[in-house]
Amino acid sequence: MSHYSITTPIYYVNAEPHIGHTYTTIVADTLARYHRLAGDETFFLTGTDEHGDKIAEAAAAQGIEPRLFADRVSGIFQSTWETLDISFDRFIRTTDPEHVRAVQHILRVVHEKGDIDFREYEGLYCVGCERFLTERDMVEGLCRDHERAPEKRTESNYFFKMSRYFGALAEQLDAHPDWIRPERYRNEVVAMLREGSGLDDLCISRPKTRLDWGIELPFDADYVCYVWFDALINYLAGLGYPDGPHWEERWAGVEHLVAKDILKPHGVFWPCMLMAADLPLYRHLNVHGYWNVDDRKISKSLGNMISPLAMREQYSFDAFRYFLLRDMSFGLDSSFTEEALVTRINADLANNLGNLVSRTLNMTAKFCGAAVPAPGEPGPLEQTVQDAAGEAAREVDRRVRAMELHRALEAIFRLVDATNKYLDQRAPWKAAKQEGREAEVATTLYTCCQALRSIGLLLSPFVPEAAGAILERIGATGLEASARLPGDAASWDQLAAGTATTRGAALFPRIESPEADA
Ligand code: ME8
Repeated sequence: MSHYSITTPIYYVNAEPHIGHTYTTIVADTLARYHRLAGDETFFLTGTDEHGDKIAEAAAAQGIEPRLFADRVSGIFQSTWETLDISFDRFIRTTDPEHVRAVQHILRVVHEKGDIDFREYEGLYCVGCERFLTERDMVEGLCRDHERAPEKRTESNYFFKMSRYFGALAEQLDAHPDWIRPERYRNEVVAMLREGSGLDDLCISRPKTRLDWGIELPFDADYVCYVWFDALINYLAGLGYPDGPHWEERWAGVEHLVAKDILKPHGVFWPCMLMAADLPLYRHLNVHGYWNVDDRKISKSLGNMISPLAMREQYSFDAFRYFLLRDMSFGLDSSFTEEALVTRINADLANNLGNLVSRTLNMTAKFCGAAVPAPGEPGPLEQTVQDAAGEAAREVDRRVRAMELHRALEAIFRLVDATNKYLDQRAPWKAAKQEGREAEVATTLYTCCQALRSIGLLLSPFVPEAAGAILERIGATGLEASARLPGDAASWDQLAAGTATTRGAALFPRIESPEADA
């Protein structure tokens, strides 16, 4: 049995879940659901990143302890994903004792190996920010945020000798061109290594005098581990490292999923850390672009965060899911507008898919006594629908594995189109009025029910609730729990004649007056 593990970034607890986190989490959920259906031993990991000064500051601003603050926001992430039926297997928090243990374990291993050393350095420190500034933090010699001159300070810290591994990393990128995908992001990492891009050894500690909200270094109790060296290790800890029963198999099949904002830590720091700890590298790093809202970057101050729970309330979560998965070409940026969302729901879900479902089931009720009819011999037209289902199943499999979920959905909708076209050609509503054409009507509606079976199965990782409803209406309730993809979505003659069908309400009601126009 092959193992498939999928991870999302662990989200910072200084913001509540918005469209960006939701997109990554939905992509991971779709992949996890697909791989479960493909028979892989699947593990889906998500969680929250809770240490560091950003969180300590956010907690201080609310006058509460960082731990309490983290508990609250982490709880919001977890309960949001639960409400949205996200099928994660483990929700990891960087404050979990297992995570702390895993981080300390790796720190020990890498320290003993001689890849961590203690250095004094001098830098420009901003008292307002309580940290050392980089070139980018300054405008004309002043701190960008505090508009005051930073002071020269020296501090001693621990450094991970990351640059030792840059050569091996460059070789890995050369030898496995799709290890970081899509290719544009692999090229970015190659360029970072080639040009240096500020890449050097990595400072991995903070003195407790300056920050104590973190994991204590196992070899120096005056220091805590600093953010990335802590956060990245969640991917191992969440799978059970270092002594859980399955972590090695799970790790061997691990796929990371992130947006381009954190390409450097995942494309450079993390593989170097893994090499230093003598651990195998991840299978792929999958990188997507940004959702912008009304053409602007998402930010708290603009108030354009788009809450997934509000979207669910207004449009159904499946409709929102479908839009996000269908409208973003994986790897590129995309713009969210409520108008585009409504157009997509109406065109694809209400009209195209919704009509196929309601026409098929209404006519099955009317002409075939609300039961799957017994079909006659299929003709060439029936064969085109069956071929389209086989084609869709194969293409969905290929596209999902290549991280092209929008293309996978296009392939499913080609099958929806082909079935709608077939139904129009056969026009059973006319045939049913003519003597002697009962068998043809039965074959037509059987073919449509059979196509809906394929469509329901193929859609189930993408829009699980709606797909479940489609299967239920053709009398195949719960089929998605036991089916195997892609094969079962291509197999024909699977519906037993006589099985009761139901009409049900509109799967995706048409949206008449979008909020955006209000
Ligand atoms: O970076 N478009 O956490 P974070 C698409 N804790 N995706 C977006 C997005 C947008 N506009 N905004 C956020 C961190 N995301 C670290 C990660 S991992 C070891 C530590 C998603 O809360 C996207 O997945 O800032 C992005 O990479 C992530 O949220 C950043 O989440």
